[in-house]
Order: sequence, then structure tokens, then C-alpha cells
Amino acid sequence: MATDVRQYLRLEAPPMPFCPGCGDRILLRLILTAIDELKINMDDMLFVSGIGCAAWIPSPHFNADTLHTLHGRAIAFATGAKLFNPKLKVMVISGDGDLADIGGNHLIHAARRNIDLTVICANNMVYGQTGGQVAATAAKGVLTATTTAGNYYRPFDLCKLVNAAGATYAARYSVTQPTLLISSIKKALQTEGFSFIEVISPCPTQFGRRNRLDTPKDTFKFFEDKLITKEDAEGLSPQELENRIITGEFSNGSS
Ligand SMILES: Cc1ncc(C[n+]2csc(CCOP(=O)(O)OP(=O)(O)O)c2C)c(N)n1
Ligand SMILES: [Mg+2]
Repeated sequence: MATDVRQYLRLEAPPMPFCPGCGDRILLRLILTAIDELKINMDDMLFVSGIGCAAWIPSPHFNADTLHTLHGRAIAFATGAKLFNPKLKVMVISGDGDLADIGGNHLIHAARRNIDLTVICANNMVYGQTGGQVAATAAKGVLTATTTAGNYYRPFDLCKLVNAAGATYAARYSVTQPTLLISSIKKALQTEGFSFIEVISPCPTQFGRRNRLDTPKDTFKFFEDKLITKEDAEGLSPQELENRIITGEFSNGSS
């Protein structure tokens, strides 16, 4: 039976800010399901987020200690909390712009130091909360508020980035792969050292609308059509993989 995640929520908190069809609402449920399945006591956890739509996933909704910090600085706050109280299980949940653009240096150095944090990055390829500007994770060619003729640059491969820096665990899944994502979140939480999951979390409002994807379903399909497993991607040329999103685990000796 599906986990009733309401037991982990502050039901008296203001309504969640997610638009209809936002992937972040699914991600919220999957994170809490993973925690429930591991039977982790929420009192032993700290959730840290920066600024952006995804940063509202834990705060103020999770019934636990949450730190809603500055844009790009979630990992710095999380590192400080972990050093002060090493017994805490510290999970950072934030957006791609927050963690990989303005916060990019904190990300790579936390991975380099292999700090015992779990970082969940909700990737919608844009700065959702501030009007849909392009993020460094945006696929080539996509339309955003600041790339009205199509994004010219290739995206960051965040899993490769944190792996190269020294992370113990890195994975990429979409909210449309709930079973795989729950088990990946469980693995990340059980990893000692820096664990990182990039979650493809479609944004119908800022991304879908600009890319002429009429409904949330169309936005989800746009991303789903790009997904390819690590196994299926093996042997394909960089040209064949351009604009594909490779899912799977990329560390623990398998990268
Ligand atoms: C120092 C600073 N610069 C810029 C901003 C404005 N700002 C707030 S959220 C955000 C981007 C959020 O994008 P992302 O992390 O991808 O989150 P999303 O809304 O897409 O989930 C920006 C630029 C800010 N709050 N502080
Ligand atoms: Mg974003």
C-alpha cells in the first residue's frame, strides 16, 4: 500500500506553492516514502534548502528541522550543521539553479571533500520561481525566458561533475521513475560520504509553456522521451546521445 506521507507533513503550514502538474510535488512524496521505508526518525534529520520552487519541498512542509537558507548557499549551511552535529542525517533539497548555477562551487567542493550529506537536486532546466530563465542544466535548443531563440549551450552533466570531484554516490532519475527513484534515495541516505541525486522534475508553467507544450502531460512526455538508461546509452555516440537524459547510478564503482 502507498505510504501515507501526511504523517511527515506540517498540515497546518501554508498551502504548498507548487503549480498543477509540477514534478516537485511528486518528488516530495517520493523523498518521504524513502524515509518512511528506511524507518528513519525525522528527529534525527535536518533538511536544508536554498531559494527557488524546489526549495519549498522540505520547508516549511516537512515536520522536522528545516533550514530555508540563501540562494545558492544550502550546501554551505548543511556542511556547517553536519560539522556541528555529525550525528544528524542532513539532506539538502533544492533546485538546479540554486545548487548548480549560483551554488555550483559549494556543490563541487562538498563533493571533493566527500562531506556526509545527501543532496537532491530538482532539475527543471530553468529558474522556475523567478520567471523561467535558462539554467546551466538546460538541454541545447530549449526555449526559456532568456533563450528565446533556443539555448545555445550544452548542459552541465551534474552526475559526472560530482563524480569527478569525489562524490561517493551519484544518480539521475526522473519523477516518472518512482520505484527507481525511491530506491536511489534510500541508497543515498545509507551512503556514508557525499551522495547526490539529480531528479528530472518537469515544470509545466515556466518550461512547458515556453516550449509550446500545452498541458502538464505534454511537458512530462517531452522529458520522458529524452530519458535513456545508462545500459541503453552504452555504445551510442556523443551525437546520438545529444539531448538525451541518461538515467541510472554513476558511482560506487559503476561510473
Ligand atoms: C543572491 C540571489 N540572487 C538571485 C536571487 C533570485 N532567485 C531566487 S530563486 C532563483 C532561481 C531558482 O532556480 P532553481 O534553483 O532552479 O529553482 P526552481 O524555482 O526552478 O525550482 C533566483 C535567481 C536570489 N534570491 N538571491
Ligand atoms: Mg530549476
